Amino acid sequence: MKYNFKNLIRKRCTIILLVWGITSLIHAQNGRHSLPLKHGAHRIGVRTDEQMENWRGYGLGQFIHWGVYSIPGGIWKGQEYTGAAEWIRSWDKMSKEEYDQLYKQFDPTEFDAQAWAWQAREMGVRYMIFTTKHHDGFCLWPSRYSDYTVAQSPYKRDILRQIVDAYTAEGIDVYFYFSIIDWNHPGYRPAVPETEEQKTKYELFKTYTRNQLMELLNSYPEAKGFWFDGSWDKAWINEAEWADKLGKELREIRPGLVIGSRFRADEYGNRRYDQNGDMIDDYDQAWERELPDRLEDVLGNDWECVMTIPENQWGYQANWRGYVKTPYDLIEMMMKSISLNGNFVLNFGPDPSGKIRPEECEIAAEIGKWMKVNGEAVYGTGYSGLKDQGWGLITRKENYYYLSVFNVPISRKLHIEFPKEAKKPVKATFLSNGDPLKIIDGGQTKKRNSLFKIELPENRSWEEPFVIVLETE
Ligand code: JFZ
Repeated sequence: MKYNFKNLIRKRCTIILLVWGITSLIHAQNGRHSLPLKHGAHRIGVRTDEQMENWRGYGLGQFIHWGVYSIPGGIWKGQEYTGAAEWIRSWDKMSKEEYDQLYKQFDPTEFDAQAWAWQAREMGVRYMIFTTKHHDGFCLWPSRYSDYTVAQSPYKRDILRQIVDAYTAEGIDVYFYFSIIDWNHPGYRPAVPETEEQKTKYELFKTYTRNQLMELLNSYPEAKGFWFDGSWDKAWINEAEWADKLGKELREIRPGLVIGSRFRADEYGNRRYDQNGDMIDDYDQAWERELPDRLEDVLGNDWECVMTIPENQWGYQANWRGYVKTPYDLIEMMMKSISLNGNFVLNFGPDPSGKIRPEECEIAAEIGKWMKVNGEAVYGTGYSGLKDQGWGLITRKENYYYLSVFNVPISRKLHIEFPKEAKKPVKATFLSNGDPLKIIDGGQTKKRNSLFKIELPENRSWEEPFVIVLETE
């Protein structure tokens, strides 16, 4: 081929561009480029204040979805809605007008906040999240900014006040679920407002949202934080600056306030993670009915898993179908969450009379029974630094490792691997009764990690998951 200067320059340029492209890509994947953001994350890394330390140690939480959607309970005029029961208003087989009249029947005469709080305490719950207002816009507190609240229902009384009082009295911290989506407010819209009229109305909706949040913080000073939802609309995403300012105001009213990552977007429209890859606000709310596999998946952030007992029902669904999780399924999910530095929050959907259904009561009681014996493996513990093992999950606090066993090996020997720099185990006992177990030295791996085998006693049947405490030097 003939010598061609132009071609050579072109080739050089392509190579330079390629190298530049690849480096910036690697850079971006590290989550660290220097893009200055006005409304991105305002902090890098986790919060280290007392409130957040407290949040981190909760281990187990309770979610409650309750509202007028509990009245149809997923069934309308004999037909069953297959989606999540709290979404029934969006179903074309139910008219919005009819749904919006349901509050006139909301009269939970059996509601007993103390009974709920007592049950939650027995279950071992350390925090709870309550739906103050779901997408339908119905407020479970007598908001002075709305006439679609519990005050206009036949029940009349403030439900939120009773919840806050009862749970606080049991030593359980209360958090407020609050939906940005509000199907009842005339100014609410999913799409970015375009006409002047739309803009004016949306401004009214924004003011309304702000007023309600202020009202909630001022009227219920016990509340520790917000669990925001329904923030995925384009109209809301477009309000990055305004929402950021609002978040700051809320934090000023309540120093230490905990806000999840599902509140606001950055100025590029990124939700949860800003343009630089940093998590917005205090903890990751992405783990909804889903668990991370490995520690790397949570990117060093605080996080919580919210879980339903059936597949996808948050509000009361009269007719649970499909697979319903067992208490041991849920305990395993909880231990998995804690072993990856997260909290686990289990959802309950009380019925329209105000009662928690028997299936949920039974699960709460079973989990509570287990927690009474094994709670030490849950509260204030976290990632162990040890390799995952098929027999179960490992959590750790200081020099105690908690081995939660869900699958007993036929060999009766629980394999564990300690990194070579870690302190070695000297004592193994059952958490339930302190009975000792034999630790067998399993030698070293090629990489000089130390192997151990904890031998389970013979002739025992294992009917439920159990915990072994390993103490190190
Ligand atoms: C939302 C609500 O729509 C639902 O009714 C319930 O309250 C739940 C806790 O939150 O549902 C979502 C929200 C986000 C995701 C999935 C379901 N998500 O990010 O995958």
